[in-house]
Amino acid sequence: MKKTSYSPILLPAIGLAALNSAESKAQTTNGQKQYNIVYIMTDDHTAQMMSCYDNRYVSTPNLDRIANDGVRFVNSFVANSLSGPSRACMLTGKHSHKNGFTNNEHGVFDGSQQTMPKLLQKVGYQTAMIGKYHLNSTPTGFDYWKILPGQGEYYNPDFITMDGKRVREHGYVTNLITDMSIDWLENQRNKNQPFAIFVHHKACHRIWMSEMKYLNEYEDKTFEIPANFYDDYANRRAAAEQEMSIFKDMDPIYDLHLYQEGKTSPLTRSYLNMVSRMDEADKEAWYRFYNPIANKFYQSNLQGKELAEFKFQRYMREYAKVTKSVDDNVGRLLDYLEKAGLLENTLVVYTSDQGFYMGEHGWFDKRFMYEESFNTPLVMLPPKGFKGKGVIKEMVQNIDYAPTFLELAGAKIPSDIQGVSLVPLLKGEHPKNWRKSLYYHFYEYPAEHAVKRHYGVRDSRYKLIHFYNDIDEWELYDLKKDPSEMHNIYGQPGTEKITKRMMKELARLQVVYDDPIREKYPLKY
Ligand code: SGN
Ligand code: CA
Repeated sequence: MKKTSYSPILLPAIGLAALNSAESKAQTTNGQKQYNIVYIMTDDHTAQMMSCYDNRYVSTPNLDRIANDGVRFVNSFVANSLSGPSRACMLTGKHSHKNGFTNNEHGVFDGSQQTMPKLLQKVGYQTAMIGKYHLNSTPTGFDYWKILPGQGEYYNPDFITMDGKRVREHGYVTNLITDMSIDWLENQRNKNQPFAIFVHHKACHRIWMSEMKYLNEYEDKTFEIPANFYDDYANRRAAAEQEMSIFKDMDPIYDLHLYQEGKTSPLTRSYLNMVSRMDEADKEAWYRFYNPIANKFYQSNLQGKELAEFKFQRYMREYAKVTKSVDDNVGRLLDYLEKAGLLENTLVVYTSDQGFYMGEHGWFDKRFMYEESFNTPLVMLPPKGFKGKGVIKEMVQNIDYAPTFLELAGAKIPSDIQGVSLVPLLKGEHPKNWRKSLYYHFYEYPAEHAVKRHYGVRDSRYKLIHFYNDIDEWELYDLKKDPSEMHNIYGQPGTEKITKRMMKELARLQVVYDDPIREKYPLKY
């Protein structure tokens, strides 16, 4: 359901004082070079929809440019597959139970806590945050910010400015966020200071509203249906009880824009409100494009498999169109950085707040610790002189970004940060003692899409998950034999040793990261 997004400004979080206080005064570092950071994060952009990861579906030449000239992480994961939590992990370098932001629905980020942008300010950086923030409190640690309220809108979106005002900007959100970012880089920052800019796109979040010029794009393409599109969820109760199925939960009007007078769904009003933001000419062009598709759809009265596959194709097309504007805009920002001579001394990061299902298991959305949504794309263009190039296989997580940026700034990495710096990997090193497993914990339940609470551990081959709260179910996967996680082998004869090993590792990580859940559900092995 569409939720009313509330303005962060109304919340009694933290005053603007912190932004201008002594915190932002530069401190001397040990003479280390300070690299700039350009961090680009889209919303819900998954690796299957980036051609440098997967060339079945779309072409993303500009994102591929980062991967080809720089590095591409192929084992990149989040700590909690949801927007607000991922953003909080990125800003703090800590798991959700430590930064306090566990879920979108009830989360309010405590901006008075230690964050990476604040630590960067202390060593002389100028910091900026532009686009989707989604932490339900006033941004702290940024010299400049301009954010979308809540999820934001695609067309003529409102932004919240530092003086607490809500301003409506004219245009398409992905272009606007890029324009504002380039404007800050070119005209607003103090060019004598190192900088870190966080460019947070609203795209590719639901509902996928294409830029006008791309309405016709991908319309002739038939997308390959994932092999497990018709998953029956045998032996996986949480997977069976979700509400994120393309067939049963995706709304043709809201998600696929197939509106026709007389047809309604609970989300029709939200859809019409979004379209109503468009300029008149755009609105006309929009309906001119979608009306014939909608008419044909309602006439044909598709059912069952035909309906499921029709919805899948439309979903893929809409998502792909939105992605195209993201790719263009990343190209535009890269071109600016190159022209401005900034690339040599800058780390450029492109990532998403989590992965997404493109029909795998029959789904859209994210949340589960299964590969598609536990994964997040991550490509980086290291500064000149860094030897990292090509594919990086080490397991990395979004709690690692904060220590990485701090190391590049010559700042001390506080001992309570739980992530590890990726700088050695960017330098082309492969430390022998790199982490061998990852911890995950998802909390947002009961909630939209009905994905049950769970935590788990993944190593290079196995994954053990515990779904808890209103159920008590364990799942174990052999990712080598079963990469699409269709066969839960937990409790099957022959898995005792592996289960014990993974359970022990899970218990170890819960202690290392100090997750209080371990007191509620003590692990037995
Ligand atoms: C909205 C979406 C959901 C989505 C959540 C979380 N519904 O509530 O489909 O899972 O955001 O997404 S919508 O009707 O408002 O589109 S997140 O990326 O922000 O975590
Ligand atoms: Ca997201």
